[in-house]
Amino acid sequence: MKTKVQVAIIGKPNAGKSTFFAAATLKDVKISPTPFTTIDPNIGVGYVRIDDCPCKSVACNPKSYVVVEGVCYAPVELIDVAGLVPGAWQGRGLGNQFLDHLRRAPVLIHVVDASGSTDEEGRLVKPGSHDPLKDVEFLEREVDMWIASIIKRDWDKVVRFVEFSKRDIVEVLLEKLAGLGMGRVHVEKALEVAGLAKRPPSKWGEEDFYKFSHSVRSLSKPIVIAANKIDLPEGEEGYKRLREAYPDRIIIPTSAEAELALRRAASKGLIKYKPGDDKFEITGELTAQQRAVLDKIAEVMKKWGGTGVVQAINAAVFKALRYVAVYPVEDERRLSDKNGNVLPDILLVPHTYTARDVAYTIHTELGDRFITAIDVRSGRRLASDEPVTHGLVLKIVAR
Ligand SMILES: Nc1nc2c(ncn2[C@@H]2O[C@H](COP(=O)(O)OP(=O)(O)O)[C@@H](O)[C@H]2O)c(=O)[nH]1
Ligand SMILES: [Mg+2]
Repeated sequence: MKTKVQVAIIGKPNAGKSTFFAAATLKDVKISPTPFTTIDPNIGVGYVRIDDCPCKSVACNPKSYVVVEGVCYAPVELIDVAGLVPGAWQGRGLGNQFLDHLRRAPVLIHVVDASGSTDEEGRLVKPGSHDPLKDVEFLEREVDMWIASIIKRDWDKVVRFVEFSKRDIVEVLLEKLAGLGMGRVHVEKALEVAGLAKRPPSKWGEEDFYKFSHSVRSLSKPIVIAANKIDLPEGEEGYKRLREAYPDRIIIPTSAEAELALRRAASKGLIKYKPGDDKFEITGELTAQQRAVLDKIAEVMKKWGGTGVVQAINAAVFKALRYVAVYPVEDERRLSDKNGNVLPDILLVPHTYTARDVAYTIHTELGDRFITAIDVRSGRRLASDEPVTHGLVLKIVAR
């Protein structure tokens, strides 16, 4: 099976990226059975939470996901990209090395210190004294400038190709952006949005490279904002400012620190907590100090509907990327694989995928031998160009 969806966590130093990553990937006994192991210190397995899973109504035997009291958690790969500082695209700090990390992920979560208690390079300052809007601007500009610098490399060659060899500019740009996960539709649309569809490459100026890069990145690599440190009063202020400044963006209030504390407490048996819930239950003996910390966390969760960590990952996968969860089975009566495992797998795929694309995701050979697919719960055959839908249990019929 192809690799998991990758989600990169980005942001300036001290915004809370590693805390977010540690919380989201923490292997507590309940959420992490053996098959999921750490891949790399900075790459780990996190989860999206699926509440409306078909597992609710049948006893399932998950192989590649986890079920906790009727709630499913499907794995995604999280990448903790080390902190970006202004000028990273020019190689400042450990710049390009980190930007290269971003290549792999189709969606990014930008952890912003909404409380404004760190300056643009992550140094501690008085809470509320740094404007989180600046962090959003600077970081996205870093990413866009980096893409612009890739496009600008050997631009005279592009000019020659397009103007003298009459090659399609879309093709040439696609080649340049290869490995960044950008498709033809993204490049075509970005040229249009940037007003460059008809401008010859020899006439592109600085601003054009930037505009194109910005458009192609926004289209192909959406960024979810995690307004972190929401547990601090200044964090709430910052979150409100972000919401006002970016009414159309996906912004999730988060307290990564609270989530980490909850998962640690849960793994010690002190509390019962399903990641993504808006509350927890105390099950162990607590010291006065532990109780005070948990009481404070409970308040934050009540106010915001949870800690926001799982919500941010869900928003990245289901809202920003618009992926859907589908459940391939081989035996349509038992909803199982050929060994009798009921609903063994959850696949997270783009909402534009057809059943044949799903077959290719499972195995190239299955895609090649694909004949048709059946929506198991209705018994209906899917049309060949029909996109799959969230929650679909499907049987692929192959030669
Ligand atoms: N109050 C508060 N502090 C947080 C939160 N998340 C992280 N921090 C603190 O912010 C500091 C930097 O966190 P870290 O995860 O190392 O940031 P990174 O440099 O972005 O990886 C640490 O002292 C964390 O404890 C949060 O949600 N609330
Ligand atoms: Mg870190």
